[in-house]
Amino acid sequence: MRTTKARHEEYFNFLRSVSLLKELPEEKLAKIADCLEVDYFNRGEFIIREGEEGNTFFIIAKGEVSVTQTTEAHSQPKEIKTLGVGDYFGEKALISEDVRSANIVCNTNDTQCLVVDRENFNQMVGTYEELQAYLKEYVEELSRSDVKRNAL
Ligand code: WNU
Repeated sequence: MRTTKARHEEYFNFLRSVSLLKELPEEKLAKIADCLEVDYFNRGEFIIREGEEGNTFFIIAKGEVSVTQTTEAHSQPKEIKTLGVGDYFGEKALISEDVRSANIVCNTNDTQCLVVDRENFNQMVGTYEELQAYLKEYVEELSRSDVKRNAL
């Protein structure tokens, strides 16, 4: 049997390896590990759909996903990039208080994402100005690249 403590340690150790979170103190990471949910996806499943409302932030613990987006030029969403273990997504809707701005499609079976809800995300990010500034900057950059590729 895998105990609650073992699971907590597993998430904690994984979070410690995520570059975005490397500046956070251990007690903060421990809190995040406490309030995580894990979601499982298979190849082809949509984790996020553009245009939908979203209240969650994801960190990939296993597997790979594609970021795709609808642009003026194509009727089908176009792949922008792929993300793998230790990468994260879903911060933009939370930070810019907007709907989801791209699709996240699962590429591999048995993909595992750690899911942080808005309240815990705000707690995680809000108390660390550097992290907040970093993500805000990044989100603005994403908006600029969306404009460049004529995203809808
Ligand atoms: C992009 N344009 C848009 C990515 C992940 C994290 C960071 C890039 Cl800090 P959301 C859809 C999500 C969005 C982002 C992710 O897709 N995304 C992008 C782009 O060029 N979104 N609009 N590249 S991967 C990525 C930077 O996380 O957040 O909540 O849902 O809008």
